[in-house]
Amino acid sequence: PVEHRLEDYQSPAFAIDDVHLLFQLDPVATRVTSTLAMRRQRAEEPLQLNLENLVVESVALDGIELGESAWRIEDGRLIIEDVPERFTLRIRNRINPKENTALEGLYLSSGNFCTQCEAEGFRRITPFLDRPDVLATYTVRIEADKSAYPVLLSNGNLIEQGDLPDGQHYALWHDPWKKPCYLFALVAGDLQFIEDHYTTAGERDVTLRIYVEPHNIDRCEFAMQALKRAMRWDEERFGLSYDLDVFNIVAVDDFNMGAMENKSLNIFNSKYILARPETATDTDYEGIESVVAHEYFHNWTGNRVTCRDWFQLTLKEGLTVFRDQEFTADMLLPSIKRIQDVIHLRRYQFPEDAGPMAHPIQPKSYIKMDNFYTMTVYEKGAEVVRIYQTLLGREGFRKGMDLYFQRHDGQAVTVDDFRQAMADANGVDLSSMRAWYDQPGTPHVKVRRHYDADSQRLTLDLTQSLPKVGEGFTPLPIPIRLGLLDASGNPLPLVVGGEELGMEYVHLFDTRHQQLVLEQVPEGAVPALLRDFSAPVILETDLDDAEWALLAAHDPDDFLRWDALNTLALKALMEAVTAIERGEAPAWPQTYLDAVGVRLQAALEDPAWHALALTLPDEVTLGEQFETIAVEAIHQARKALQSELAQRFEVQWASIYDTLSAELDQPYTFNAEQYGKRSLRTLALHYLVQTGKAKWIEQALYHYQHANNMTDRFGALRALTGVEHAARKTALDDFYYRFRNDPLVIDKWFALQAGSDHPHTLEHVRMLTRHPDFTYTNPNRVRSLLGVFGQNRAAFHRADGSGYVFLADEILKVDKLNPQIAARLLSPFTQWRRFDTARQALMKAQLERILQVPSLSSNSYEIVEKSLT
Ligand code: HT7
Ligand code: ZN
Repeated sequence: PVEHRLEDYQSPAFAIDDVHLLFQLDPVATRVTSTLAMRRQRAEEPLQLNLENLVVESVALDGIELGESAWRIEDGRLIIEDVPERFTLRIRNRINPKENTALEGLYLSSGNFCTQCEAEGFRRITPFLDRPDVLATYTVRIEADKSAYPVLLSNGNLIEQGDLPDGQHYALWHDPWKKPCYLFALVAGDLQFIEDHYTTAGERDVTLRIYVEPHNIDRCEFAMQALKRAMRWDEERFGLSYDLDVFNIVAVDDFNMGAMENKSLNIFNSKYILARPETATDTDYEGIESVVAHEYFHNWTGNRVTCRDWFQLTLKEGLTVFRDQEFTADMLLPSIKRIQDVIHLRRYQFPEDAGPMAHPIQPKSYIKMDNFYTMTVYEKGAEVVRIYQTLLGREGFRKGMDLYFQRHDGQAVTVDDFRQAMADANGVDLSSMRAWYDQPGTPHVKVRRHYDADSQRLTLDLTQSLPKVGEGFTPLPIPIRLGLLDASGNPLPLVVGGEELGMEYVHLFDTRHQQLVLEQVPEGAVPALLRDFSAPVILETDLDDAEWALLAAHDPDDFLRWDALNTLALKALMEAVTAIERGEAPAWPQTYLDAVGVRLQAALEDPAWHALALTLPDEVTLGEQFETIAVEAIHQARKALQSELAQRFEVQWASIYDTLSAELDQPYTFNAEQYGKRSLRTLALHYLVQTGKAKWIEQALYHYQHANNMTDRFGALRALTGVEHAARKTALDDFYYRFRNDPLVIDKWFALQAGSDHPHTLEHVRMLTRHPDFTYTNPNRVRSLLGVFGQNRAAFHRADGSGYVFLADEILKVDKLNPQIAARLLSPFTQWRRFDTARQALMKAQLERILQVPSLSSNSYEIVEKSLT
């Protein structure tokens, strides 16, 4: 496999200014005719167009058919040696959408045609300069059987449509905006739509449509309203309006990722569009709103200003994730969204950044670009964008965004262009920010305190390190938002160098070591560091449990209060893990138990926050605290603490459950208030079930059976799947029969069993691969069963290695059909060095076995090879 390197970037030797495409659609033999207006940009180079999995039938240059000797196909390229300065190239080729199980290029989903071109799928449609810095206008004519494919869609405006002989019809679309080919899209099928309108700030009337399969037509309204909220928000927050008269969304069942921002024709995984209270949970609703917004926001950050090459992916993805995070924060509750995002970052991105696949947010090389649509590029990328806003303030950040669009609209640019716009708009030097783009790994910030009572000075000794890089790392600009509380928890003003800085300020820590001296600090004061999680770092402080408890009770920052309680829980769990490994029973620190008790008293005042605060850290995040992950001890410790909190606070949980049940006795609406209450009530039910008492298991079954929405029903079902009781099977069977015709809900049924901590989960999952509803060709189904199983610490990491053998076998089956999905399923294997030596050997043996498979895809090869070296 070929490695692509950032340092090898060369601008394209040819430009393509205008593209005409004709599609004659047929499931097994679609004919594509592409007519390209081309221009030479570098002398003496042959024309080389990328292609994959297609048959070229003819090539014509300026209207003259080229003989077979004038062009050749070599190493995935169509090569034509002699071409003039300007010319028109016409290529006819054939593709087979039905056989396309990789879901890249043109493929069929539920019998409908659709496309996915990012990152390099367009070359599977027709030979092209398949790279993001080649921008062209597109005109697309689609011809197809009218009764089978009544709807024909592509990017831009519909120019013309009509009937053709033999039951065929056509549609002609034109997109006036220049775009890279990865934003091309085509859809043809038997679809229905809902329609709405949005009037932009500039008085443009935009027709909005969501297309779905007919049986899903009653599940699109929430997504439509989310789209309108996103359109308004982008105008208000960033002054960005939509730029065409139509905006179409199509939902399909078979899709490798969440959605795709094709210009004016977004294609979505139906999971991120379809919702009704009876079938979608609050989390689903939240996901739909944020993904709809994310794809819409790409219209400016990604489409109008795009990436020069794929190494710049975080330019559009980090920035767009940041934008969707800010949007959801405004739609929901800002602090809740921030806490959710940090939990997610620590759970998924931190382990990636510590493992063998770690890469900077701007990767320097790749074999398959698909493997670099990662938590690092997206989520850490968004954190880095957030740093600009933290340093420059909202207004300064907005000025930077304005200048970025002013300078680069219509261009394909780099992360450096973005940084320069931020710097120039604010008259500051941001060159040190480059360090965030060049280095992998999560930075550690160590804080040691020295207090001098005589001078009333508190010195914070700050040290930064980047263990993944080692001693030679370049220091990072780390903004630390901090405050100070007195020993009773009252906020104190910050005084540095004789200057009063208010109750909170952002300290820029941008060298290896620094001392920050806080003045006029009374004895016993506690610093509150990294409020709002102002940088994606691991903070190591010398705060003791009592000080964390003080912060948990009194800090004004919602994030930090949550983080303080979470830190206490983590510390308690870490001690418990050590005790269990020594063969002792865990002892729970009183400070932590008291802190939980205090929170339970106040839980009903802010249910959403308390639902997050009273949820224990997950097993992966807990495992990250140890050099070697002790699978069983971690699992047992967490179970034991859950059961301790359940039994000790049973009365409080019951009271929360009852009060919220009364308050929630109303029709379901997705809003912040109900969401918070439902989350806390479900958490209370989980703890009650953890007491092991029959009455609570029966209550959970009742809760399951009488729920009027999926959030409650699924919450109760989840609580029941962990118990050894007849109610487990009753509920699971009922759930299957109730929803057997609803694929998105059946995905939940598969996922629940794959993620269960039932001792026989591996056997259940093995059986479920033979269930009539399981299929290897639908990515959602595969992720629900095999993806979730791989994340299930207790089941996947069974000491005898049977979980490893099972998943490796399954991944090899998927690899033959869909390499992108197979490569993602490999992710739990990449962590093999973190486990005990016996597990290491067992996991490594599976990786080596996979690497030996001669037909292994380059996607999977890259992950396995990098994991082993
Ligand atoms: N920009 C989109 C990326 C995407 C993708 C990448 C590789 C393979 C399949 C894919 N489907 C969508 C999604 C986004 O971030 O908005
Ligand atoms: Zn995106």
